[in-house]
Amino acid sequence: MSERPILYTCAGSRGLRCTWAAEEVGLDIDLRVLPFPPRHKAPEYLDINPLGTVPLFIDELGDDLSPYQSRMTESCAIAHYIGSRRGPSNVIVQVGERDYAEYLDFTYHADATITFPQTVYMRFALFEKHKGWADAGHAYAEWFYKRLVKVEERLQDRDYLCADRFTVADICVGYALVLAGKVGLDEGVPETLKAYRDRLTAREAYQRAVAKEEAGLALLET
Ligand SMILES: N[C@@H](CCC(=O)N[C@@H](CS)C(=O)NCC(=O)O)C(=O)O
Repeated sequence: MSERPILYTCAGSRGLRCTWAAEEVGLDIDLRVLPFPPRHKAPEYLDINPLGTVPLFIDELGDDLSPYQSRMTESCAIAHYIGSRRGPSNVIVQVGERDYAEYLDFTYHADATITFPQTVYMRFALFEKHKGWADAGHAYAEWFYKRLVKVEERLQDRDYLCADRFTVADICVGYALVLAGKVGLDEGVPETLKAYRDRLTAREAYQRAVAKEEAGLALLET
């Protein structure tokens, strides 16, 4: 039974939520960085994850008599799992704590509602713009901006989304804001959310996570 969970990811992808969560709680993971997109550049990955998406998190559990493997492919669920992998942790809001409902809500909101229009924008306006779909991509960019309203309202009188402290909900939503900066979607991001992003990305755990992913990418390129 392996003590170290395995994380397959691509540098800077949604898997950064998971690499970051691992750094926040000091969980040692076996980070396996793939070229992007893996379905074309590392097709053997499809044997491990037929979806072809990253992240994929594999954890060997149980004991010698009844070992089993858990496999997860949703970045926000993995970030939560990592945050609680070794027991109660400050980056998780526990059942019964104030803001537990909001913690769950923002953690799911991050990918299902915020990152979703970002990825449609990236596909149509950046990756496949030569196909004549750039306008559709830019329409999704507008949709993305409108969907920031809930986070913006929440942070009007708070530094972090839930429970008066930094949690996995901030990792999940924060990644969407980091992605916005990288793919040319900052124009419609309110200044307050840019300041929130600066607070998050100043964290040492975030910087270690980015450095580890980039080191993995550099190894691929040599
Ligand atoms: N909802 C999933 C989405 C996973 C996903 O679509 N990941 C992208 C990278 S950010 C990917 O693997 N794209 C390549 C592909 O689908 O071939 C999550 O949050 O992890």
